[in-house]
Amino acid sequence: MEKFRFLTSGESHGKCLTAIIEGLPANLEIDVDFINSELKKRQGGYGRGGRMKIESDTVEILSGVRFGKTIGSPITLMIKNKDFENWQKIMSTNPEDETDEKAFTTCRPGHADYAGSIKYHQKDLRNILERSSARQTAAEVAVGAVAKLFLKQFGIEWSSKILQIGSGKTEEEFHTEIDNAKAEGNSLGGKIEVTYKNLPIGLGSYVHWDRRLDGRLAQAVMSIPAVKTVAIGNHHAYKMKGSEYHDEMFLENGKIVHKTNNAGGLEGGMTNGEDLVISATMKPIPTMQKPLHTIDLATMEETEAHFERSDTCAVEACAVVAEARVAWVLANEMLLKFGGDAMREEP
Ligand code: EPS
Repeated sequence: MEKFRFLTSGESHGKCLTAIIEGLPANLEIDVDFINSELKKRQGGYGRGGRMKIESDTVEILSGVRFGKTIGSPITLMIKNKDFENWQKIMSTNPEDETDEKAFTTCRPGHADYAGSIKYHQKDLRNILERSSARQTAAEVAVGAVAKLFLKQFGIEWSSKILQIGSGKTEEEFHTEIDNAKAEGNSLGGKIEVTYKNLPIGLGSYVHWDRRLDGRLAQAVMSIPAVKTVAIGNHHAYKMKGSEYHDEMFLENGKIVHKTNNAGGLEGGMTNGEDLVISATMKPIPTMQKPLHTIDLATMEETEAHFERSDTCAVEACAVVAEARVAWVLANEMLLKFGGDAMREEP
């Protein structure tokens, strides 16, 4: 059951990334500067690679908005890939331009290359890399920014933070860990946390497994490239006693409050009025300057994996992407519970 729906398209070195969003009410103000500031955040963070020096991601709105407000029709967002200038022939859609420049057959362990080549019957792993690249998260962050503009109208707020990078737990340690990894041609993962505040009680439902908000959020965050675990609330729940874990209820000035929030704002698959807290761990990026042992799928010989310009660590970007994904899940839930055709419905 989806009201806020969208598709994205685009290859990492293709002309552009696009997204078509459907289901937002009319008369929502669309602040383009806000969308661009979210895109800028995604590009930032310590440990990002050379591509981020080429791109300065900005959105162009191609449909669904007139004079700064949605009009109820599908919204098309477009982000140009500046790097396309350097890839026009290699990424051409024209059969006459066919080339093996930038083709590769040595699959990177941990990436989509191997399984993707078998699934889609592709000899040139470039055809797998281009769409499996985390570049597509730029379009997702733009969609998330539009969802955030919608959520903002209801006083909903959000934030995210980095909990760990490698074995570092403070900003200074993050930088040292990343510098060390870079110096040895290595890569690093980490752990992030996203919080959403002021959510109404009762988003999601316990009545069917696929309406549980915990499950919907888990899928949205788990499918961020390189994310391997997702937790809601206190992730030490498995080793706590019921008396320690469950959030006891009290009355404060006649208002029901939980004094703890181990449940992370969700009970029975529904928001319970407390802050929604989701954490995720990201594995180290699989594109490695010091290549890993692998197979050349063309010769079937053991060799070293392909290296292509990459990031040493993208955990900060992951936090921005996770905020975006949670935003679009929550926007959908808000529309399911309260949605209409326009921001203010008249009888
Ligand atoms: C990314 C763009 C990519 C990579 C990175 C994320 O650009 P390029 O391949 O041209 O350097 O920097 O993607 C990966 C490393 C990956 O394995 O998916 C971006 O815009 O976030």
